[in-house]
Amino acid sequence: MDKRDYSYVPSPENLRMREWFQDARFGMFIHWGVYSVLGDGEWVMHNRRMTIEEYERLPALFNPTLFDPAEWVRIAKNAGMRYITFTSKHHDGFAMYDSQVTDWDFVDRTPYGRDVLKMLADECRKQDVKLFLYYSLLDWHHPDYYPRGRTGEHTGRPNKGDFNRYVEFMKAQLAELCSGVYGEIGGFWLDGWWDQQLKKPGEPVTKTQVDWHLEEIYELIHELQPQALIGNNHHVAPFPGEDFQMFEKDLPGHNTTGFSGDAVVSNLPLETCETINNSWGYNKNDRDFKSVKELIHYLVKAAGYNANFLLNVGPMPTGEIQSEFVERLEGIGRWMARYGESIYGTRGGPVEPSENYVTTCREGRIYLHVLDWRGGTRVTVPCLGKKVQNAWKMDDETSVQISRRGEDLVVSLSKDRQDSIDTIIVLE
Ligand code: FHN
Repeated sequence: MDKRDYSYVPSPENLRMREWFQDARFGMFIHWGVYSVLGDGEWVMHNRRMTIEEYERLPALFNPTLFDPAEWVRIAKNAGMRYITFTSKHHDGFAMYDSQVTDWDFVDRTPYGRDVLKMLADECRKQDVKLFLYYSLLDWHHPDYYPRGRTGEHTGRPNKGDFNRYVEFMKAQLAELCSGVYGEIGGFWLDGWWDQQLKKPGEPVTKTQVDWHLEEIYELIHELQPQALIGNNHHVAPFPGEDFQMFEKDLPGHNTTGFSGDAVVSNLPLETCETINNSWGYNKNDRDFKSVKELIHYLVKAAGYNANFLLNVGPMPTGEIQSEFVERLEGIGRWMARYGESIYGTRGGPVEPSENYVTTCREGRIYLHVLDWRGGTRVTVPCLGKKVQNAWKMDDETSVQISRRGEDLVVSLSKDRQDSIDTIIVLE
């Protein structure tokens, strides 16, 4: 069912949050759930064809005695992140908070027994970091998630179910998350819509085999938490009622990950998310860590595309964030402390980012980020020739030589003045 045609007017609180969100530019994604116990990513139930019965043994082993929400928020803040997006429920259906509408939740099933989401929410409030919540529409555990989608076929859910009852269940959980127990929610990051996508030749990419009742879900969230931004990771163009558009492991408009659809870049606030290694949930064997430089380049490029960067950590079952992540986040934090002015509060610059440079802008200033001088001492930026009078290096404020070639701007800088990560030149 195509749901693009009902009207939606965002509230003033919502519009203010959109501005805040775009100014914030950098957030921490946290994938933490009962799957962490197996250390094999958040899709382990599907990948290992685990039945519900087998999977239900995991919560008894999930006792994160080293969970320290103050430390998590401190790590995020020190990295320069201004919000945290936490998995309140992933595809395994396990609620990472004290849900009253099911006992398939952290408080009822784990020996730890405390509401970790509440603990995190309180700490976010204390340290002035906004909390966003990931919520999976797709559910591998709930009996009423029927007809089944394209994933989780081996979990042993019954061959019948009442999808509308499942929608009511989701709405009840979302109402709990919006009830105020977890404070003001910055936004909701919905996922799993694609599980029911028909993807049949000739059918619109927006067609699903179930009615997700998205408009009711969106109205419920907006009524209870008017400022909360709704994003839905459906990989197609935004539906009415959505407040931001996300791109998974992709810069806006790139579509390199092959998620089919019509994910055109909308004029909503944008966000792109990425992992530090190749896993969202804790994966003990994944040692393929990106470098600090690669992660900073991704952040800068996202900003150049006018998008936020949501960088993921998958904490361990102990409650700790592994040192490889912490070290990289510290590295990014040191860079942000120095150069954050060229990221926070900026919007994508006047020139489309390229592999070797990116522009961001704020209040009449353009920040030219040269990420790669390609062994030379010059960068040519199209169309800025006539507009720029002055140029200086952001770190030491020394002036930079500029010239014009036709409409284009040529920036020259000797090799000894170039930065190995990102040479930021302020253009006025
Ligand atoms: O299936 C999920 C996946 O586990 C993870 O949560 C990512 C995050 O962007 N989103 C889904 C895939 O689209």
